[in-house]
Amino acid sequence: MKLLVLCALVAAAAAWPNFGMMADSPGGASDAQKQHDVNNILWKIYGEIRDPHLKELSQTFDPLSGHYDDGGVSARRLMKELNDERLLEQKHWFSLFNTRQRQEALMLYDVLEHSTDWDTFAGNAAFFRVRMNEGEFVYAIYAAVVHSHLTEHVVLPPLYEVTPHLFTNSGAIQAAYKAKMTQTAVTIKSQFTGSKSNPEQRVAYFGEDIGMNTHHVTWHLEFPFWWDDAHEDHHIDRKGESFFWVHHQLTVRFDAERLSNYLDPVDELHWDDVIYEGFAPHTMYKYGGYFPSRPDNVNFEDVDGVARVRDMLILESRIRDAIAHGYFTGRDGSVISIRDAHGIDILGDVIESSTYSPNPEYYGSLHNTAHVMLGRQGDPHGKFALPPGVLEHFETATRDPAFFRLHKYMDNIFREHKDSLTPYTKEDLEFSGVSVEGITFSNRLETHFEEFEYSLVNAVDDTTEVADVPISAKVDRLTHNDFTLKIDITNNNDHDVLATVRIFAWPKYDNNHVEFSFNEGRWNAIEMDKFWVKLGGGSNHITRSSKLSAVTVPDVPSFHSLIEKAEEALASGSELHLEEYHSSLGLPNRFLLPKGKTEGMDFHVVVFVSDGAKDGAVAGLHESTTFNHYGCEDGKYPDKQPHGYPLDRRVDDERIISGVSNFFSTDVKVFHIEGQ
Ligand SMILES: [Cu+2]
Repeated sequence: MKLLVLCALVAAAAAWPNFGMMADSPGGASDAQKQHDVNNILWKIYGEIRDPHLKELSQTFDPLSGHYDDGGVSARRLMKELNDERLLEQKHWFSLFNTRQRQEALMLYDVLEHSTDWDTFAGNAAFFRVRMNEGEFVYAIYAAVVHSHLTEHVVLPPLYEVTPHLFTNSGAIQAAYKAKMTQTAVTIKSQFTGSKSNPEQRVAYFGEDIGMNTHHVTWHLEFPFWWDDAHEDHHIDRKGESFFWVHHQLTVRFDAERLSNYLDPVDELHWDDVIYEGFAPHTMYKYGGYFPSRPDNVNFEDVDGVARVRDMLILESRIRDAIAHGYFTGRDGSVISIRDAHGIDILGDVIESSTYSPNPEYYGSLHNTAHVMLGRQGDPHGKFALPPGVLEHFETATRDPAFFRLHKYMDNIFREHKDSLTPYTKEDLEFSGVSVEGITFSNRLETHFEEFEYSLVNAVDDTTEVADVPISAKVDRLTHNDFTLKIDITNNNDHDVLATVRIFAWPKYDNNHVEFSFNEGRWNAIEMDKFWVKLGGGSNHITRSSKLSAVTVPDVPSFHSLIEKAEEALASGSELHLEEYHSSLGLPNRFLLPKGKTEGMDFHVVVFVSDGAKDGAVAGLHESTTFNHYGCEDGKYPDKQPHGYPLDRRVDDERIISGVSNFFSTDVKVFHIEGQ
């Protein structure tokens, strides 16, 4: 698992004695060399390898002669599949939800993950790039770079510049082909999908945001449902709970965006109800034609070879029974209690389902099957031989507003569980001697749309003989002005204390300007930040920049700049400094604030300061300004409290929580500036 700065400093220092030193990057190659090779193996993925060294490796490397920590088992297995001509052809779509295609991609992932030196890793990458399906190949490379120890300091190029088809609309892609054919440089202004007669288009900027989609893909790469401890070197801590939380946050953020666009929050989708909203993706595969559409007001149909609608209802009722009972039943009939703080983790494993699910034969895999069911509603019986729907790729899933309805449905199941737990008591919540006196924002909070340009050169076909012409897409994307939050905290203890600062915000009013109750608001709370500090005796004035938010990451550098940086470092023998981007796990920082309104959108902001000595699962958290919101070295999550604490449980009496001195709340307006 990749790390952010803090975990890297704390843990990697022990693991790699010469951490950061170029010559000692594990596997016999420098970070710059690895970055260079990863860049070049992903460059123009649908054409020939351009880098002469990698090209040669693709012809000369023998996977069976590499160095592995599994005795070469994975390499022999994949080579047998290749030689038996069982692997998916090139120039064909790939979907991770297709079982056979996923297995093939993971066979390559295994080969790379078990490679013990860089020559073996890069050799395999080059060899299989020219022999395997491009989609499977890209997935395997991304997963391997995320998880392999050899590539801890490699920054993956932005996926929207590697496989642009999955991130932009077909109009832009066709314009890109035309530009290539006519050798004319072009910048294509890309519009959001839909029309003015579709109110959903008002929030298309959220579901179609390339950074948000990258966040979604990255989360699923870091916390894969296929991750099997039996074959990997570590267990991923609280994976099921993280699955709940990352999707819960997408759900509540989408609802906040809807409110600022005068739309109601989404209703859940249900198997025995009509799917009211259709969707026309206007998006195409590189190979496989257009993504299928779905008209308005269709009933869910059984999908041949996937599931029947009634199977989904049965799975749902088994899971909801377990929530009502407070326990799941394991494969061997054992009772697995979930009525405690960590029950959510098991519930998440079950719903997704991941290999951590205690009984997938019985509880099924609600989430993954639901994605395929919904994705196929345009051609449920395969009559028209359409390729998979947008819901069947993490890159494209959120383009369809039904994604959020589907996730609202699952979120409500999670809520049913969370609501079955006893509310926190005053004693649970108190932090003796510590009180939050006030919070202030350094400036007015403002959002606006900015133009962003990214390259489409990797979308089009070309040959080595014809030079590239610059082809790029320009999109509008939401962003905000930076701000600093000042928090005044008094520590009346006669000693320093470690504190965890948790900041949330929720829309104050619904679409009819009715104020949300505390209990409703807290379930819709957007997590804004979480960090650890040491509080001295007396008054403490903490400042926290919006740029440091633990739930966000900076924009990944463009593919082109990654190529330039690696080449410069190689040519000059200097170190490559890309630390800021080592983990791209988090929402784009641009998305920290939900869109405001011209006249100001009211948010309720809450700050909760809890005992850091009790909460911290990793030492030294307060010594850094950043920590990885989703995980840490060997997958350990740094916070012992559940995600969303203390707003994760129902609040029957608001006075309990607002009565503790370490809790503080205020209102703030977010303004949207038009036409900037
Ligand atoms: Cu997801």
